[in-house]
Amino acid sequence: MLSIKQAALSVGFDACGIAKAEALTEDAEFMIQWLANSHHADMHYLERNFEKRIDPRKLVPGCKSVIVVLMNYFPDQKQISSAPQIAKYAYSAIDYHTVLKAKLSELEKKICELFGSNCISSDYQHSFVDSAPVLERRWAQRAGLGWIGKHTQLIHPDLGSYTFIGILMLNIELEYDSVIPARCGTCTKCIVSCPTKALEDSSLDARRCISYLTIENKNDIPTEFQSKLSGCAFGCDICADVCPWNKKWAKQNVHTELIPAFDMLNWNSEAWKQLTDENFSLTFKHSAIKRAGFVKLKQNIEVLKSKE
Ligand code: B12
Ligand code: SF4
Ligand code: SF4
Repeated sequence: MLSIKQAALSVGFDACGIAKAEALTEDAEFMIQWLANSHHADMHYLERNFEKRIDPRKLVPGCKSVIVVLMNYFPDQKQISSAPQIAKYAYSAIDYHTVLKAKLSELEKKICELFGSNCISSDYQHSFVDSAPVLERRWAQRAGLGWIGKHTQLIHPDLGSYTFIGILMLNIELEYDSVIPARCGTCTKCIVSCPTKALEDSSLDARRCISYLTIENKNDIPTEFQSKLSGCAFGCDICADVCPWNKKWAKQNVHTELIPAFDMLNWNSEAWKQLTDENFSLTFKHSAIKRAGFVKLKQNIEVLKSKE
C-alpha cells in the first residue's frame, strides 16, 4: 500500500511532509505586530480571517493533519540578462496555481483510496495553493520540509527555495515529521543584497519589496524605489539568487507542466518594449503574469527604461 508521501511523489510533487494541525500562537503574535507596522502594504486581505489564518482547525473544521507538498520550479533556462526580468515562478505558460491544484486533486483521490473519503471535509475547501488564509511557509517548516530563511522563504535542504507550496488538510491523525533547525547561520547575503532594504530581522516589509511593487501594488512605484528595481519588471528573485543554498542545491525542474510561455525567455529589451496588449493576452493567456496585467507590466518596463 502506498504511503501519503509516496503518493505525493507519484503524482509529481518533489517533497512531502506532514504536520499536526494546531494553533500557531507565536506566529499570531508576530503577525499582529507585522500588520500593526503596516508591513503588509495594501494587501488588506492579510488582515482578514485572522483566527482562521493562525489555526487551520478554524478554517477546516475537523482538520487534524496538514499535508504539505513542494514542487521545484527552478528553470533550466533563464531570460536574456539585459531584458526586463520576470521572476522565475512566473516563467511557465500555465500558472502554477492551476498546476498545483490539479496535482493536489490527484493526490486527494489517492489518499481517499487509502483512508476512505471521510478523511477529507467535503463541506469545506481543504486543499490550498497561495490564495487562502494559510501560513504556508510555516506549515512547510512544521512539516519538516525545511526552514524559513532570513529572506522569509522556505528553504528545503536538497532543493533550495525555488519551490511552490501546496497544502491538503485531513481529518485523520497521522505520524508527524520533525522540524529541521534553521541553517542560515551567520550568513546575511539576502539582507545585504536586497536593493530596497526590504528585509530586516528575518522579516519582510512588503512596502519596500520589489515583488510587491511590481505585481501587487496598484499605484505608481514610489520614486524612491524606481532607480532600485535592478532590472525587475515582474517579481524579484534577488534574495533567492544570492542564497548559498540555492547556488548549491537548486536543480532544474523536470516538470513538463512548467514549460515557459512560448519564446518569452528569448525576448530582448526591444521585444518587451514592443509588446502589445494583444500579444500579451495571447502569450500569457494562462500565465501567472496576468496577475499584474498588461498596463502594470508596461509601466514597470517604462520605469526600468527611464532609469537606464
Ligand atoms: C502575501 C505574499 C507575498 C507578499 C508578502 C511576502 C511576505 N514575506 O509576507 C509579497 C507580494 C511581497 C510576496 C513576494 C514573494 N512571494 Co509570496 N506569498 C504571499 C502569501 C500569499 C502570503 C504570505 C503571508 O501570509 N505573509 C504574511 C507574513 C507575516 O507571513 P510569512 O511571510 O509566511 O511569515 C511567517 C513566518 O516567516 C513567521 N515569521 C517570520 N518572522 C518571524 C519572527 C518570529 C519571532 C516568529 C515567531 C515568526 C516569524 O511568521 C510568519 C507567520 O507565520 C503566500 C501564500 C500563503 N498563503 O502563505 C505566498 C508565498 C509565500 N510566496 C511565494 C513566493 C514564491 C514569492 C516570491 C519568491 C515571488 C517572486 N519571485 O517575486 C516573493 C518572495 C519575496 C520574499 N522575500 O518573501 C511562495 C513561497 C515559496 C517558498 N518556498 O517559500 C508562497 C508560499 C506561495 C506558494 N504557495 O508557493 N509574497
Ligand atoms: S524579493 Fe527582492 S525586494 Fe523583495 S526582499 Fe527579496 S531581494 Fe528584496
Ligand atoms: S542568503 Fe544566507 S541568510 Fe539569506 S536565506 Fe540564504 S542562507 Fe539564509
